[in-house]
Amino acid sequence: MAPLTRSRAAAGHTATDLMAEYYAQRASAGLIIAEASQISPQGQGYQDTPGIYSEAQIAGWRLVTDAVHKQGGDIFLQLWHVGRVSHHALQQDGGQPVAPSAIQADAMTFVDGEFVPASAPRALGLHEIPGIVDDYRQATVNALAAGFDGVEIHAANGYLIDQFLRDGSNHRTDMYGGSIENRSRFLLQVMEAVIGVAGADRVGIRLSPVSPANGVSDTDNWSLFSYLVDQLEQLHPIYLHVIEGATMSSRDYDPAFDFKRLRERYSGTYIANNGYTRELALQLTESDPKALVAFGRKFISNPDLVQRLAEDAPLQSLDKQTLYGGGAKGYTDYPTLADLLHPDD
Ligand code: 8OZ
Repeated sequence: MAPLTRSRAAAGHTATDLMAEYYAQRASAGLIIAEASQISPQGQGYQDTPGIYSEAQIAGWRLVTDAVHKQGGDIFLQLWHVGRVSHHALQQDGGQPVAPSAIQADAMTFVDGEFVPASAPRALGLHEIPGIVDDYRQATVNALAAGFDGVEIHAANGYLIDQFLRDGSNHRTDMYGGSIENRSRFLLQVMEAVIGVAGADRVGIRLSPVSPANGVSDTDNWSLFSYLVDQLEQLHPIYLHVIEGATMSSRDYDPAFDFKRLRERYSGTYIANNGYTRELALQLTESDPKALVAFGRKFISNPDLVQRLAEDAPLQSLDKQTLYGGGAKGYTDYPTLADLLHPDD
């Protein structure tokens, strides 16, 4: 199950019993990657997303990991810093969001129940960067304390790490900007810090090489991501999770980019994502013994997605009105096949 922002955390950005129920309903996924969770207050970009930097947040997530483990599932937490994809109303003291460079994102954030444009960011000072790397390390310690089986570093979809990677959003002239090696430095430092406390077999990473999500762009995404994958081959996280195409959109966004060639540069597990049908998933996993497929939106409306795919049963459609915020409606009330057969149980 792919990570899915649902904006249902409680006060203090804590996970709830309702979230535990939602994830436990989906434990047959095998591996759940729980929704993106900010590593610090600065890393938040949308209302009511959960965090993983306080004791109360660790306790809240413990409800979720216990419930999923009880149902026999494994669960990783996706670690998130949104960078410039934030709003001053979400920042401490109403300050500016931070970014590699002071370039405003062409992106929306979610504040007071509606999507609003991201605020103008300020460029991070060189001296601030080690502190953010350390926030990722501490968030990993916290996630393990909360009972997660591992963490996924969110390096996709135009958030802070992706902002460092791309030449459209990173105009720095220090050791974190300019060359591909320099733009990759922040991500690789985060990976080293996180692997240092969790071990490589409890750390995954998510990338979106061609996605324009949240306004990122790059003049040479093949050179950037082939370099990165070669570096990751050395660090060897437990998996490489790749959004193929445009996030939540077309798989063919950038047909010149060869995802198969990228995958072949990594000798470990590859998790493919984005718009997979049953047929596409079977094709991939039958041809690549180290490939998995992550389903996102299909898992929202089909808690028993694995059974439905196994039986080639019909899938339920998604109610887009209840994606972000709210309670049980559109969250824990999607029926399973068993619910439909025995509605009175
Ligand atoms: C949709 C809405 C808010 C956040 C991502 C974490 O794109 C997200 C996200 C998606 O990775």
